[in-house]
Amino acid sequence: MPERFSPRPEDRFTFGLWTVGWQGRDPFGDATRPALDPVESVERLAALGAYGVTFHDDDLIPFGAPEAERDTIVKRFRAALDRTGLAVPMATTNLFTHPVFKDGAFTANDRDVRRYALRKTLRNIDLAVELGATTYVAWGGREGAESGAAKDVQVALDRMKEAFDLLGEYVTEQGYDLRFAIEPKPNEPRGDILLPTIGHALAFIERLERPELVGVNPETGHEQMAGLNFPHGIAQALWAGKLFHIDLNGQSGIKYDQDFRFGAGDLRQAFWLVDLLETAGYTGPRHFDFKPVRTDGFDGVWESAKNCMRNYLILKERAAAFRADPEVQAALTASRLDELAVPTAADGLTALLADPTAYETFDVDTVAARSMAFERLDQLALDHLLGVR
Ligand SMILES: [Mn+2]
Repeated sequence: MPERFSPRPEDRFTFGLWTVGWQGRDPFGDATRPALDPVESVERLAALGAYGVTFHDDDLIPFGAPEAERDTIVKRFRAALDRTGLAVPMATTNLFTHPVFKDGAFTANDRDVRRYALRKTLRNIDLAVELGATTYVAWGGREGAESGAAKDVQVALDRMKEAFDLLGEYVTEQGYDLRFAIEPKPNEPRGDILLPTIGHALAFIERLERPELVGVNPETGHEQMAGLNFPHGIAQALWAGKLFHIDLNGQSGIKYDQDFRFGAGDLRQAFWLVDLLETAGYTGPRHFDFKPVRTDGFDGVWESAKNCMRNYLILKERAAAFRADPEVQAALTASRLDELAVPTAADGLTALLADPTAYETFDVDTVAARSMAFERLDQLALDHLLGVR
């Protein structure tokens, strides 16, 4: 019998090769773990119950590897996927590690860099599609600036739009079943990054030639670095029909990008996030983008990968128990959640203007005195989250 919180492929948990493969190199210290063979990652993640893996081009094929070496690596990787049954639902491009991208990629001031970045991306898109990916993530970590005059933001956004329009044209011409997902982040590694939040990205997408091909890939910690409520951001992305993918991890407040395992950051936001994803009809992968702490060896790497999934499943059970609790349902009604779902003026503007109870005879003092009973509702959620109900 499987353990209570053991993941199964149908849970659709996926991991980036760069997550378990992170060697612990940070701005202040060298690697604390040796490099991990992508094939070993595939095998171990499959054994842990994951559904798939994702990769940046350079995670799989070392930057600058000759064509013959590239073919051998891809063949060996594909054999591991076939052997384990792991899927590749998403891939992405590394447009940040090599010094050539020091001022960005799609929005680098240097035009040669922008053209190279597009070619590097298009090349990996072909491989992504070959391996079955239907989502292509774009994290513009170096698209930004440290000083005011260094980047003309409006012109840079023109170049960003140009890049996504060209990418959209390419996948359309190739007939690829591939959509793009922009990953916002407010800062790090640049002082300030373009498209810093979910909201900025959603607004940008509407200006593109093919907005239907582009959505968002929000990361838990990235929104929380900006002090924002991640579940609220995800809800708006869902509302806009733009949650194409999601990066789950842990972050404690406004500080550097901590990339803890899922559940190890703001636990209350993690609870509401899982509640939302599981009730709102999100069917995409539950993708973990975290860094196993650099203090640990490979024991900690596999322990944290396993526990990203475990914590998600525990929170899924806790959220379901919350929703199924009759006292919670009564509390939701007491807090008028059912009333929020009723349109404000389904009878139209004329009827609203003609309704004296909406204004002329409206008793503001009586209505203002109604308690919303949110404290009771929130404690019920906390009791469920803490496992005491
Ligand atoms: Mn991160």
